[in-house]
Amino acid sequence: MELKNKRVLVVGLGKSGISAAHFLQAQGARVTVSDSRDAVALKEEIPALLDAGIMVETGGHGLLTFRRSDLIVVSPGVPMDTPELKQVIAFGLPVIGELELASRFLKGKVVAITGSNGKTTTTTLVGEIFKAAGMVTLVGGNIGLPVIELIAESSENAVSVLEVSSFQLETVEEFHPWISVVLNITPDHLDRHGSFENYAAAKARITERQGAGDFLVLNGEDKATQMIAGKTAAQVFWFSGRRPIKQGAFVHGESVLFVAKEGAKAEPILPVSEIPLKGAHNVENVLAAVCVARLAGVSAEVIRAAVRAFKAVEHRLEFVRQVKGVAYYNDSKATNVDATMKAVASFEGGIHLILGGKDKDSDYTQMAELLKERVKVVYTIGSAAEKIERELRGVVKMKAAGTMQTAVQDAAAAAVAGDVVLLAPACSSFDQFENYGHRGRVFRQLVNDLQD
Ligand code: UMA
Repeated sequence: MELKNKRVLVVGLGKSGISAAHFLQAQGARVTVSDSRDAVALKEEIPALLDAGIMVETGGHGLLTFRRSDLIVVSPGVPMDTPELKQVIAFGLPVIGELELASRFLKGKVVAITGSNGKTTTTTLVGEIFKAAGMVTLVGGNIGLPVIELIAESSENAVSVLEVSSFQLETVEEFHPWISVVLNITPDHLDRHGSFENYAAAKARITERQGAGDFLVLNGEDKATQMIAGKTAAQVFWFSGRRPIKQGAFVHGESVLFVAKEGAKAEPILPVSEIPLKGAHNVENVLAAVCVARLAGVSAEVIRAAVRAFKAVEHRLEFVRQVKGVAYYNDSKATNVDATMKAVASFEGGIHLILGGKDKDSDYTQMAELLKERVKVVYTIGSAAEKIERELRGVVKMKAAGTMQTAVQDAAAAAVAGDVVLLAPACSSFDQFENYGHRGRVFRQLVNDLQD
């Protein structure tokens, strides 16, 4: 891809936009960045960009800025129906995302992992297994490190393990993973994609460029991912936590097994009891990682040792502390209804659940049965609180806490020894926090401040 002297516009000045802008500038492009936030909000970011000779447009997107570009690179958080983007697409200007730009320059093989939930845990675990096997491994993507940041370190013998989101996959063209994984597809980001079908279609694009020499790993228990098997040219492998399958990884009795080829003998990888993560959903994440690792040629011994040594990723059902016999768990990454249900299902009962944040057109009534069974009290926070209260009224005891601080205090006051206080909010965080990481850290701090 020739970028020299090209006029390139980068839309969005978050992590992806900043990485893209500096990379493009270094490639000799004439770069402008445009962000809807005003200059005051971006005062930390702007000086370094100007110093590098990058032009900056703040406080909204100017149609002329878009029209004057040869190429537009969009950040994942910028919707494709933004009016200025729609116009330039109609004019035929090339518009790609940060993932697509990066993948045109990234050397070596790519393992790409998507799904509504479990992406970060699986990506991190695959990275750990590969490193344990002595492979040259890079880890990045939606996990928090733009893929562009991996380019400089990449080499022909490296493998990049990438967490990829539906937002990033919406704008791929030549992105071509060697192994791709779709962990599950459950309703999320419906406010952005408009419908579940559009969301699932964006996820399916992970395999669009894959061929017969590539692999696609799918969840045998998830309907929406099963559909993708019919749309790929790659070799399909499955994983299942419930039943033996013909080709892939599964749980049978007390063991995780792998079958390399239909009809071949199942190979034991590790006992389920050695998986150090809570919840059935994490067993699925391990199965997906086992499948990827075996396809990449890693031995069962190395996989077993790496899984045993694996620690829960920050903000994913992360144990924070025990206070007066009450266990506190931070699952701030549970940003949709399905993730919250998986977190709740990981505990037998006695749960004090903190729910709320920014709504994403979610249907909270889906949780009713499970909450009724396992949750003692729901504490609502953030702008989605009223909707949650309305949809779960009569199902479970609810307390309008408003803020995280009040929620933690109220839950700590009500919980008795043996109970669990769980932050698994089913919403995004942007109404009260910078992101889910910030929300999780605030929760952790509040819990750490509780008196013993
Ligand atoms: N902006 C505009 N115009 C708009 C909308 C936004 O200019 O119409 C600007 C905002 O003012 C802001 C910037 O765009 O300055 C933000 O861009 P961004 O939202 O793409 O944020 P980044 O910091 O680049 O982070 C992105 C991913 N964010 C999203 O997809 C929303 C991060 O995933 C990812 O870690 C990072 O790139 C590196 O790859 C976060 C996420 O929430 C964790 N992902 C979703 C999820 O996991 O569910 C998909």
